[in-house]
Amino acid sequence: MKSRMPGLCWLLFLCAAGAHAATSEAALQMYTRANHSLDGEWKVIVDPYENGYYNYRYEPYDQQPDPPVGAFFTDSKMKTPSELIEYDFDKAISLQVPGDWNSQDPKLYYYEGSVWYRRKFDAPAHGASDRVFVHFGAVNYRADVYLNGKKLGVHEGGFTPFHFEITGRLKDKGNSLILKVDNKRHADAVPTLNTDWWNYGGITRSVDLVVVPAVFVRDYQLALTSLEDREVAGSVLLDGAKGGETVTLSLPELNIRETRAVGADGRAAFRFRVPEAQLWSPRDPRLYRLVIATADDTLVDRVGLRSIATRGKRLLLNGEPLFLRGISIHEEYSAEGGGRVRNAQEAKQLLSWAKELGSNFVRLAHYPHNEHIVRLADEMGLLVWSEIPVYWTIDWNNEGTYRNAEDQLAAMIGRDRNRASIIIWSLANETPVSGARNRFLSRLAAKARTLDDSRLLSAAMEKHYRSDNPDVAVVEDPLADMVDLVSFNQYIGWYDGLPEKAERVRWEIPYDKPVFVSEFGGDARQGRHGDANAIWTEEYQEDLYLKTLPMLDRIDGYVGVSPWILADFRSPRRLLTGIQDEYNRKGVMSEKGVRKKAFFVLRDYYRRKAEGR
Ligand code: GCB
Repeated sequence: MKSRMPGLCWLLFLCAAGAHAATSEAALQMYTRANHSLDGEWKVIVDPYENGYYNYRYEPYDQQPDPPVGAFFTDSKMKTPSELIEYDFDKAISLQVPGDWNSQDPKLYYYEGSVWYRRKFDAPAHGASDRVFVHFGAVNYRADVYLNGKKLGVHEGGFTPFHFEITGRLKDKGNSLILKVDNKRHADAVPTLNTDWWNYGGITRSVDLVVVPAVFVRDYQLALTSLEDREVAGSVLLDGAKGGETVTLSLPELNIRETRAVGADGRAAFRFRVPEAQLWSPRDPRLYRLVIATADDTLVDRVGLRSIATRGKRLLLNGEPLFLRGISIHEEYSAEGGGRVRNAQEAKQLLSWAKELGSNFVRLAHYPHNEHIVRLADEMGLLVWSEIPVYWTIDWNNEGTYRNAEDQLAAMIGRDRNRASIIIWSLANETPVSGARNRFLSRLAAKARTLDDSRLLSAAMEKHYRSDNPDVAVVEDPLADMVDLVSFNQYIGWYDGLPEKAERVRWEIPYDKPVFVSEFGGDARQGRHGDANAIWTEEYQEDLYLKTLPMLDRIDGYVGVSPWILADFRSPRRLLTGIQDEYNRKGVMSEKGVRKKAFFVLRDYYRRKAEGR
């Protein structure tokens, strides 16, 4: 299968056309900046045959030196009464950005394919030497981006941010920003064809213009590097710098003010001590104001300082043993008709439900969630597991697939590595052991460690049973050697026997590392009641929780759990009419937020854990 990543010719073409592949590695710290939002109504044309992109010989219009008016990205209008133009954005329907298209229009409920989005805007106020970027929080899955008829570039990967510099490309009035958004699934993509969640298409996160001075603070990184010495280290990256420019980093509440000159690469390194700092923790999520200033630019953020480490089978937060009272969450909020989370309020609702359960930890499955969620986790004192969608059966031998996964990993880390809440980067979920998979994931693990060595690495692995004893479950996987936390999903009582089985299974996990149970659960249709042995009832799910939790407590090195899952979520694999109705029903709440019986079992368990029982 041909790689979905841009090949050499494609890149050459883009360069020749003055376009670039989207930059995602060096994050633009968007959340910290005053920006010009392009959220709201966008005109859209649903184009299943990609008629606006290919001519009738199936040749892409954007590879022609002079694309015809029929190419949708030219955003053309009739100039003479007889001119044939078979589209008109001004007359087209609208969709809201951010938002998935499937939840916004009943005709698009099942749609997977291409949709053209157009937004007209006037140039934001900017000085002659200022620079302008257009930033996308996430577009699922592939975005071909055009400004005023010219291609800016392409981005693949549905859950990570990307941006283009558009300095000098704006008109004062009436700019036309057009995206062809395509969420068709591909065997060699990340994720691949098969997932247990709905493939929501669209511009699912915010779009912003950001105006910055010629030399600006592009990125920074700051972390507590020594708990004993209360030492903080990090770096600042100036974009547009020649070398020698000064940058000042302050934490006013801690009386820190450090000035450095950047090198020729625009970077300055910082290292200082914060003896009075209160460390960030779920109990006390203390954040400090951070100001990074240059001659022309100021970036303001809020950061927490904390350490996370393992020692043998123990997990330590700020040097203290930690138990993760977790819950898995999909980035979906259906209570008010939505699909993908659209704003900070919806993100907050999900995290508030997790708090109500007594959680101190959320597993954000199975892809990087929106930035509101991780920012709120910092504020609300929830620890976070963040992962990339290397899920099930990725095309392990395909170099393009690897590059794609690595790009998503880098973009996730680039956006979020200053969030104290995030303690774990996860590389993969339930991937089948093979040589090719092990090589793929070991490259990814090495990359993650070069990008951020201040956090733990993990991956959701699987278990098997000992061939000589079916009551002994074993977690053994070459991936366990590459990560810091041995995590695995298990479904005793659902896909694997009845809940009673949990009472007799013993666990062998031969690693001197902490053990985390990243999933367990079973389906219940909220409001369906019956005996504990009747599948799909709340009582069955409750019983499964009641039997599973004591089993987990018997695992040597057990440091936490994130049951599957907070709320029911849409999945094309769940087709049982009257019960599933295209939802995975393993939520401890319905998709509307109604608590099921298992919710209270888990809440009681977490109360006991919080009290150290
Ligand atoms: C799993 C997957 C998760 C599924 C879940 C299920 O192991 O990691 O994505 O949704 O099982 O419900 O089957």
